[in-house]
Amino acid sequence: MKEQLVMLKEQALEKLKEQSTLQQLGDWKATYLGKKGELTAALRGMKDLSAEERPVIGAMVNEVREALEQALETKEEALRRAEREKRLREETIDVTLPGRALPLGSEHPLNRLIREAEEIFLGLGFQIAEGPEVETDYNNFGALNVPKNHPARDMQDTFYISEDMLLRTQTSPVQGRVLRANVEAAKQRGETSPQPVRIIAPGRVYRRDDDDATHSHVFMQIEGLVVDRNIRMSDLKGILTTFTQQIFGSDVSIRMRPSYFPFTEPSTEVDVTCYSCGGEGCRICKQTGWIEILGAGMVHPNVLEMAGYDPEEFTGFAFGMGVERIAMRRYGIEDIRHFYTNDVRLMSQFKSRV
Ligand code: 2U9
Repeated sequence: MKEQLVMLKEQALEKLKEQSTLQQLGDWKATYLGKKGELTAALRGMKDLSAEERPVIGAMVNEVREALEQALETKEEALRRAEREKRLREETIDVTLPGRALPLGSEHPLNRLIREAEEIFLGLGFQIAEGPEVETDYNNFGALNVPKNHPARDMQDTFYISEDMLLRTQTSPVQGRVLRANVEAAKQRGETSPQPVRIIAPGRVYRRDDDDATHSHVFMQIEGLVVDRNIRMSDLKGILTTFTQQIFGSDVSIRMRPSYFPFTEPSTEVDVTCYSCGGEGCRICKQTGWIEILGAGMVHPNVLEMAGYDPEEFTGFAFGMGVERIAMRRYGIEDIRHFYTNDVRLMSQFKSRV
């Protein structure tokens, strides 16, 4: 029996060396240590032993069992470690490999120009105001001193939804709303004067035009409004000079020509030095050296009065620009319709700066 046990132990340990997976270790354990295993069989044979032999053999069986269990544990640990190391080796990431480029969209050139303008005006202390595209006739025209018989009010030029609802033809109603809200807020607080304003209103506007290379029935505007005490035309010129130099470059200058708008008096059209020829005269500026980019003026006292600002206490300036016209010149886009047909061959040229 003793020899048998010694052999069993040696054979088991020999076999253990050959096992190379955890699965095989399980089988080995069943063969030698399991309920139907060889050691259990040896234990069963003990009943045939004499009373003297039994404790000796019993102790030996236990010793063999412990030795086998110990060997199994050591082997199991070694196998686990080896498997883990193999997995880690296989899963190693080569961090020096170049990344796979994800297809990225690009910012629409109109949005990009608006965002840049917003950043400039925010830096100058302006706030950004927004409002509805469907407006009342009063907000779009009446409150802006546009008389009932003005050609702009014609059905030919404006999309009317009903007698007194329309698609806004400019973003000015947004500024009108801000002025009236300020007057209302001052009243609520029991203050005698409303707060000054310094806002820009970027957004979509509509005109009843036949679309062609330079006309679109829907386009973007950025308008600005400053109302405070002692606001003068020189403040307007300063703000517009700073803005145009930040958008077009620090070497451009502006000039103001007299013009007429119902909502401003005096009114002016503003030109910048041609950014194509630098003022020399070329095809783009039609040999004048100047390019018209916006309209502006001192807010008409009637407009202030209608909104509830006392024109004796407050003065202000306003300006407006068409975003497409500036974007077309800046990016050399020759047909305004490109902005709205969203041809990826055009749009993908405006990859955002990430
Ligand atoms: C209020 C008072 C006055 C907004 C202004 C212009 C001059 C202007 C045009 C530029 C090209 C429209 O897109 S365009 O066709 N706009 O010339 N807009 S002053 O004046 C305001 C606005 C709000 C309360």
